[in-house]
Amino acid sequence: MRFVKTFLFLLGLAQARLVVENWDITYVTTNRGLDQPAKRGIGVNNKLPLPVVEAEIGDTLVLNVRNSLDTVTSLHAHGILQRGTNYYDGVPMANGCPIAPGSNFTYEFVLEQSGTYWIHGHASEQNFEGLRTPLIVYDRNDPYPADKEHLFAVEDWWPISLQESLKLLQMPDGRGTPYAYPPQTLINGEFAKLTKPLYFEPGLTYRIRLVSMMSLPLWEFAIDSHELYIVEVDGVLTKPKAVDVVRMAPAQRVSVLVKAKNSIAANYEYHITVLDDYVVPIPGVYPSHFDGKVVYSPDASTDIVQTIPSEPFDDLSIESLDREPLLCADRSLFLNLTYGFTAKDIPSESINLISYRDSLVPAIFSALTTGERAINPVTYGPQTNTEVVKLNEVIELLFWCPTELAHPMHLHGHVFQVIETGYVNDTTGNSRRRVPNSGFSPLKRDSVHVPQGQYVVVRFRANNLGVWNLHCHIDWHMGLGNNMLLVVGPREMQQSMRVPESVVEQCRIQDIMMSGNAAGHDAYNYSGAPDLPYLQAALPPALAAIQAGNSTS
Ligand SMILES: *[C@@H]1O[C@H](CO)[C@@H](O)[C@H](O)[C@H]1NC(C)=O
Ligand SMILES: *[C@@H]1O[C@H](CO)[C@@H](O)[C@H](O)[C@H]1NC(C)=O
Ligand SMILES: *[C@@H]1O[C@H](CO)[C@@H](O)[C@H](O)[C@H]1NC(C)=O
Ligand SMILES: *[C@@H]1O[C@H](CO)[C@@H](O)[C@H](O)[C@H]1NC(C)=O
Ligand SMILES: [Cu+2]
Repeated sequence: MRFVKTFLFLLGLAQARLVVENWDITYVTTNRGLDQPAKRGIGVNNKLPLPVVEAEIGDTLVLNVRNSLDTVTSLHAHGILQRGTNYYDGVPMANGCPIAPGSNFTYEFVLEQSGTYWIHGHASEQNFEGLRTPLIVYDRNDPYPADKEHLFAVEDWWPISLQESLKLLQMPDGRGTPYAYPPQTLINGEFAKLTKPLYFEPGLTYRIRLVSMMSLPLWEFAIDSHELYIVEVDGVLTKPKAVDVVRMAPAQRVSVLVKAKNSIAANYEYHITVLDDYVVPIPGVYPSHFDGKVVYSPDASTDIVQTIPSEPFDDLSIESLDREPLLCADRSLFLNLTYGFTAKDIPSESINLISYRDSLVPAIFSALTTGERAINPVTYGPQTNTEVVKLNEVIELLFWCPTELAHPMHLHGHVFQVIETGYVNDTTGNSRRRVPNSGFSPLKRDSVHVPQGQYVVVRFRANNLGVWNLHCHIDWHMGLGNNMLLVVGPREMQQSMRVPESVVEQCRIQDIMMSGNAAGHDAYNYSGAPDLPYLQAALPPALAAIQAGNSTS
């Protein structure tokens, strides 16, 4: 079957190729060359870091996966729209079933977008354990040609596992902290302290791709005495925007063009700074600076600049290159990104105080098998916080962050316009900023940072059929329930979407139900569905006492 498809495809598009990756997903015990104890991570073909995946626009990526773990796995190509291939988006129990231990699975999709993406584990936040790598899609007709390229993929590496850190975060008295086991930073898979030189040739234009594969902190990139021109944000081309520094939140990607100087008289420094913007400061960890050399000539001396610039990324001042104006919203969803407490006083994360739990039936199968009931969000389980969206409806999302925890929010299957920001305590006042109503083409991206105490408004046209995950990209927050689903056009999905046999097979070997509502029933019956984990916003008495300084222990 696959051979026939490939053959026809090759006939149709002479230049398109198959890019085949054979990935055996394995445990790898390593300290990754850092000053910390080794832990069991998750890599590919017994190695960490993973290989960088490179392709050209129009290529078909074939990812042959073998799961050699003793638990399920899955891969998500972050930012790839998966138009028509929703079942390869890789979110277990949303787009299909995870890949069973000991089994094989092939993801296969056409890369219709150029730009900077990444592939990462999406089962049990295996991203945190190292299962992540950049995906670069080149375009030989790129409107921003560069002479050469450099890549900075930055990630954090913790000496404890995600599950161990979640246990600490969920201690009922609120005193557990994974910060007792602080992470270190890797740049392109190596200890960030080893910053490699960037070699610049006079007069050339360089494209520098920044990929944040961080699990938690923000970071910044700057080059002394060189202007950076932002030309791509999360795979979307922008009008060139000159900046001194680029701030990156987890899951975001940015490309900048840098014009090399015409002289080799001096060398310079570049800087990668990991911020303590909203994480607990730890000396040597948050904040931390990594300086590398920009070398024009081995004989030249380095021109050191004393102050390293720092500033927030201003989404509202950047325009998309495609000239699409501000969309008019058909519907607005209020998403309160807030933590709360379970009935057992356990701290947890949520959207609108609902802490996400998987359903018993993958949402894609609920959409395909429940007929007219597929347009009712409760079909997907109240605990998944699902919204059902009409095909081509323009949806506004109001990300509301009233707490001291910031959230980089990522939507699958779409890019959204970023149109308004402000403080939650000042929605009509001076802090409110909005893009112009006309003559402006708002920045589009797939991952937006929502800082603590602030709100961000985004809009997008829901033009991609399927079940799409919307979640915070801090692995801890997602793991604790800051997560929901959007189901776009379920009735149209029923007419046009055929799930491949390989996806069905994974569910079958794991005895996962493939029809009915969230609990597998063919009626409005939720018997057997996961409990509704509504959280309470108020601090439980024990924690309130500690915070008030009244603790007796
Ligand atoms: C899975 O793929 C590996 C190659 O990575 C192959 O050796 C093995 O036979 C395959 N297993 C099955 C069950 O197809
Ligand atoms: C809103 O909160 C911010 C801190 O999050 C504070 O700096 C600011 O003064 C507050 N504004 C008003 C109007 O209360
Ligand atoms: C709901 O489903 C359960 C399990 O199949 C069944 O026992 C129960 O009778 C059903 N409830 C109703 C009201 O049909
Ligand atoms: C958002 O959730 C918080 C609980 O953390 C609650 O206090 C607040 O009232 C909610 N905001 C709105 C506007 O509903
Ligand atoms: Cu978060």
